[in-house]
Amino acid sequence: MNDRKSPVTLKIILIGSSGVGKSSFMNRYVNHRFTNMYRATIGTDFLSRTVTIDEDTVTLQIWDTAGTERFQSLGTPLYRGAHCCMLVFDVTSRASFSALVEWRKEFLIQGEPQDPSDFPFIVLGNKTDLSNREVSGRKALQWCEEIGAEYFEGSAKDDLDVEKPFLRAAQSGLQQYKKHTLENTGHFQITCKQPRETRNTCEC
Ligand SMILES: Nc1nc2c(ncn2[C@@H]2O[C@H](COP(=O)(O)OP(=O)(O)OP(=O)(O)O)[C@@H](O)[C@H]2O)c(=O)[nH]1
Ligand SMILES: [Mg+2]
Repeated sequence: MNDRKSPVTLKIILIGSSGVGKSSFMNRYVNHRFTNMYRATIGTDFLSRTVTIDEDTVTLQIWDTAGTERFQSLGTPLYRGAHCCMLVFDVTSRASFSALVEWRKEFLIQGEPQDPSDFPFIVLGNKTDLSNREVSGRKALQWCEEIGAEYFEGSAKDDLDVEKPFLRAAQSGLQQYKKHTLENTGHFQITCKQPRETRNTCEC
């Protein structure tokens, strides 16, 4: 079987408090658009974008969730099967940063990733275009080091550093996919004699 023919879809989930800019960041990345108008997300939705990572073409299925508490019961089925989780906060809101501890905890409980200690989290500080900053990059980085996450910041409004966090999410998500999904199917364990790192693209 040639695995190159079956495209990989990665589920990337965006969580964080209401108003931090999850929908805006996703829309900027996928549709290259931004609006100042705030319309709270109700329920959940996803947008897709295809990217190439080394020789792998993957489709990112980016799930945008509602930050308002009354929709959080949707978490259980929604978080399952994610390959990477982006924890989004607003750099001008200390509260939105502090809330990430709970968001992450909730994700790990409800999403039940196969190996929680190894699950990739990306922390994303949005709204760097604003001057009234309450969370420094240093502080965010420090927390990321504690929990083993990667840190990115940018602005959906000014289209600043929007690509990088998604590209990283795609890379980390693909690693998760290769590690868990392929091993679970057993296909490559049985048929492929190539080293583990290159199995996903083998011709055997
Ligand atoms: N200045 C600035 N405003 C932003 C930025 N990103 C989003 N906003 C604004 O922040 C508000 C909230 O943005 P949303 O993207 O709707 O926030 P959300 O996290 O999806 O909110 P919920 O759907 O309620 O969870 C909107 O008015 C956006 O225009 C940014 O980078 N800079
Ligand atoms: Mg939203």
